[in-house]
Formats: sequence, C-alpha cells, structure tokens
Amino acid sequence: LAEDGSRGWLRYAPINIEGYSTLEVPSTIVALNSTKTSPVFTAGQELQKGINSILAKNVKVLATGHSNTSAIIVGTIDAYTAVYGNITDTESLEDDGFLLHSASDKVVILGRNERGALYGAFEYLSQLARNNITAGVQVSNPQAPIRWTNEWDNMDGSIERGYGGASNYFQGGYVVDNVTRAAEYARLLASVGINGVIVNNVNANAALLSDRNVKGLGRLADAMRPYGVQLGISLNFASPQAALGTFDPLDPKVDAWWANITDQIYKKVPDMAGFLVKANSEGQPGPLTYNRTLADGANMFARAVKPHGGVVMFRAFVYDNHITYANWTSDRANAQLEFFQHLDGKFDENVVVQIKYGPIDFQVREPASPLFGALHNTSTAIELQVTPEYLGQNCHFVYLAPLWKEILDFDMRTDSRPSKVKDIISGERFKRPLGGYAGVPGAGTNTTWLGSHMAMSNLYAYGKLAWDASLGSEDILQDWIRLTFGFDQKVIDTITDISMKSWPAYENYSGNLGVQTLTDILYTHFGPNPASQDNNGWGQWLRAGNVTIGMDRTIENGTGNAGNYPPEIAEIYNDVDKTPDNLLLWFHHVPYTQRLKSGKTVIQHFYDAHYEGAASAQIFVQQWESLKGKIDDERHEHQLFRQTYQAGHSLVWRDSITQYFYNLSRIADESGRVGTH
Ligand code: GCW
Repeated sequence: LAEDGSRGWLRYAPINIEGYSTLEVPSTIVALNSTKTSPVFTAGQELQKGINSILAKNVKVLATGHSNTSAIIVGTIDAYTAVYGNITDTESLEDDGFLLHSASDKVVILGRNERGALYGAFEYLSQLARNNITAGVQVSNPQAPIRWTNEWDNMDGSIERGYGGASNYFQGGYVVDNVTRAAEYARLLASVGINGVIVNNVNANAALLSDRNVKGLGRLADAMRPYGVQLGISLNFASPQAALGTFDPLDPKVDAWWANITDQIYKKVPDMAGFLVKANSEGQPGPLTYNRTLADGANMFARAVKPHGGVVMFRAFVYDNHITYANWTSDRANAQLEFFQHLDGKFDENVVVQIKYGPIDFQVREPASPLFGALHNTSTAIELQVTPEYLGQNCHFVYLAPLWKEILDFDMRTDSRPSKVKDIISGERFKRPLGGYAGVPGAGTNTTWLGSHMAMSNLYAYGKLAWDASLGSEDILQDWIRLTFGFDQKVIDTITDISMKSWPAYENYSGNLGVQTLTDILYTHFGPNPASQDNNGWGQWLRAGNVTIGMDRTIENGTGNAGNYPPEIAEIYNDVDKTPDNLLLWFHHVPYTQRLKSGKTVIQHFYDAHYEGAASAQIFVQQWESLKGKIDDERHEHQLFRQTYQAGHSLVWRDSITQYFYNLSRIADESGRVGTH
C-alpha cells in the first residue's frame, strides 16, 4: 500500500503491538464548539478520525452531553463551565494553552480559547498513537504568542529555497482555486502548536494586493481557520509606488494608502495575523530610500494593522551586499546592530523585530545574533530555517533541533543576568508583550511536503520547540519517529542515531571551526565552493590566505563584532584562547598551524573533520539499509536514495575542501590523506 506522505506524523497508524492494553477510550466525544468551522469542531472530528484509525473504534461526536456519561469532552473552559459547572486546575491556563485530563471513563480537554482545546485534542491523539497516555491532569501553555511559519512562496508558483515542489498557495500570479493543501498543511501545523502562516515570500510582490488576490487570501484564511491557524502576508515596501509615485513612510498619502488596503484585506480576512516585512535588504525597497529609519517604516504598517489587532514582523536581516573586501574592518555580521540598536524603543508596541538565529545567514554554525541581547525595549522573534538552504537542501539529511537548541539555550548575560535567547524572544527577560518564533519550512506540493520524509522531523521539532524550547531534541525526535515509523526498537534506535549524528557530520564535511558552510555562496548555496566566499560584496568571508584564515572580529584588531555582545560574552569571543574551537574562525584570524583546545592544528582539524564527517555519511547508508522490511518499502527506498546521494556527495565535499586548503596552505595531512601527490 502506498504510504500517503501528506499525512506526515498524523498517520494515526493502527496500534498493533504485543502487550498493548486496549484502552478504555470512551465511546462518545462531546465537542462544545461554537460553530461548524471552529477549532473545537475540528477537534471533535479529529478525535473521531484518530480513535477510529488508531483503535479501530467508532466514536460518536455530540454537541453536548451529561456529566455522568463516559465521554471525551473538548471545548473552552467557558463552554465547559456553562454546561458542567466549575472545574479545577484551569486557573493557570493561558491563551492557546490546554488542560488534558485523561481517565479511563472520561477525558477532559479544555482550552482557554478554542485553539487551545484543539491543541489539547492533538496532544491526546499523539499520546494515544504513541501508546503513552499520561494519566491525570496535564496543563501546557506555550512559551510565546507568536509561533508562525514563513512560507517563501512566490506568486508564479515557485518557492524560494523550497525543495518540496511548487507552491500550495499560488499559481500563475494568483492564489490557487483549490485550497485543500492549504487546509491539510494547517492541520499538520496546528498539531504541533503553530498558529500563523505567512503565505508569500518575504521578497514580496505588490500584485498580491490586487482585488482578485485579496479575495484569494480570504479563501486561504477560510481553509486554515478551522485549525486555528491565522493567515499573514509579506509586503513589498514599494507597493504604493504605482498609484502614488512614492512610498515614503512619512508621507500621509502613503500612510492612508496602507490603511485603506489593510482595511480591504481585513474585510476578507477578519482575523489576519499581520504583516511580515523585508525592507532595505538584498535589493528590496525600504524606508532608507527616503532617509527614514527602519522604525519609521515598521510603524507605518503597525498603524495600519493596529485597529484590527494585527502585528508587524519586521525583519532584522538588513545589510549592505556591496561591502568592501579590502577593508579589514568591514563586517556584514555587524549590520544588524548598526541598523537596529539605536532604534530600540522606537518601534510601536505591535511591532516585533524578527532576527535570524545568527548574525549572517543560516550557516551550519553561527554564534547567536548579538541583536537578541541588544534590544531591551523592543519585542523580538527568532527566525529559524527549517528548509535546509545551506545544509544540503534535503538531498542531505540534517536534524536541526540540536542546532536550534544551542542558539535558544545560549545565555547572552545581558547586564550580567541570565538572558537565554529563548527567554528573550518569549518576552520574559525584557518584559515584552510580544515575541516568538518564525520558521521557514519551504513546504510545497510534494506529497512529503518538504521533499523528504526524514526532513519532516525538522518541521515537527520546530513546532515543538516554538511551544516549549526546554524540550530535548532527542525526546522530540523519538516521539516523531514513533508517530511516523512505528514502535520497532531498532527503527527508533537507528533513526535516532543517524539524526543525532547528522548535524555534526554535516558540519565536519562542510565548514567546521565556525568558518561557515563553505558552500557555493553566489548562486546555489549547494555543494562545496569555498573559493566563492572571499573577494565579493556579500560579506560571507573566510579571509583564507596561504598562511592564515578566519574573520578577525576582535575589538582591538578586527571588525569589533565580538564587542557587540554583552561584556561577559564579549570577553570570551574577543579572546582567541577563550573562544570555543567550534567558533574559532568566526571570531579570529589565525595561522593554519594555530593549536586548538583539542591539541590539533587548524589545518589538521580540517583534514580530520572532513574525513570523519564523510565517513559518518557512509555509515548512515548501512544503518538505513538495515531497516529494510522494518518500515514500508516506499519510504525506505525514498530515504535510501537520499542517504546514498549524501554519502557520495560528502566525499565530494571532503575532497574539495581538504584539497582547497592544502592548495592554499601547502601543509600536508599528518595522516597522509591529503597533499601527498
Ligand atoms: O539567505 C538568503 C537566501 C534568500 C532569502 C534571504 C532572506 C528570501 O538565500 O533566498 O530570500 O536570505 O532571508 O531574505
């Protein structure tokens, strides 16, 4: 039977394992929904479908029921108390949070709002599908209000940096007619707590705002609403240009133009989440054209959405892509602070500055962006790339949760106080009203959504971490494996092992020691091309010469970037002896013969790491092969093809990078693998 990849982790596979105790799941669901398209209605349907599929049990869905019937009751706290009277343990429930109380004769699933109730239903189904029902009362609240995806879908139907087919939302310049995929995707996202989707690329097209497309956005939002997923859009800053001949954010005509179009959109999408804006970056228009600040630009949109309760996600990915290589102190990594620090406190309350996890661009290893520690009077969100643009584009498999967790758990030590990135973006550290997560999945029309079954662990993990960043990467992964591939211990162990080794392996055979990914930087961002990184205006430099390598980001001799961090962190990164090996070349320009803390030289580390990383990729193939017959053939073959490709391509990586640095340094490998002929 063909595996329907579009179900992702929501397979609701029949539980058929030895020793499984048939749960006394009640035979009735009481869904206290407000309307037929509400998230609680969805919850009722989803519970019915899931229980039927997992336990082969037919369950009725009713709109109300007596307190003494054995039932699964799902709804908001208010709806519940109206029917059944007060219930304890709900005081701590926040927006989108849920209470789940499982007992054999009665299951109560409550949300502060309807969306929360749906999340509780998905959690219950996940526990059922994993044969791991937690008895008693559980209360779960999200750590941050904004848990969105940013889809980079173009209106011509392509997806920027997407590896899973064409757009689910657009075709030929317009919103698609058939919104089935939009609904199915919203379902997947809701099951891991995602509550908003920006449907179009940050490199945005003003044609999105035509009447026909605004109507289309209404259809997309209607398709997503039953899952509690709100639609948002990216805007092209220069959209008013055609009508007004200007897009100056301080021109009242421009302001009025945005207020009007925003009102039009809210007529079709009354619950629109808000706008996402990429301005003055990589050729996109923005307020700097008119000598206005980025805050002037952001606040113009904030005023337009404010009456409707919307928010503006304003990207911090602003930099000049024509910087001078000859200048030792030029540094793209400084751009975010240069553009944003002086604007702290100048953004309206409904603006969130959205910051990529590192100061450059989704590299295999970056330090956390110092901007997280520098904005104290501005709400912030982290931008994570689920689509592995620089990490093998789903032809290689890299489980990304460990990378994200390193950043989220990083302590900025602002004012010498605990200041973990996850607590900054949740709004907790600086007492901000908003904040959260923006993930870029690149989901398309491919039945696997992302172009690879295994890559779905990244989408799953993104949602889980956006809900609760304290969860462990491996725990998240193993839940996903059980939901996706079943309970076979060998399957669980093998996929866990491959996944947990996948980031270190990729880092080893691509760019290690914090030198960046070493991929082709100018066009594809795929495959090795270290020579492409230096000597151009993009600023993703290695500064690799014959004797030395690395960016000098020290305060005294370099670009000063280490000094962008709060003092306790600056002191570490500014000091070549204190900087961890894995970020050495990010912060320091050193000889190839520099000794690492490991005792190896930089160049020898390059050789060894590349051989180790590529060797791991060969083993992944054997490990995956050993699962034949333990998972369905279709998914087994699909992934085997990718692992085999990765194994071969990792050798290409290994040989090109080691040879490149041998050619530059002329220092031979101590183990005789490189530079001997
Ligand atoms: O890394 C770059 C990508 C671009 C992307 C840009 C951004 C959407 O290569 O494709 O454009 O980042 O994040 O704006």
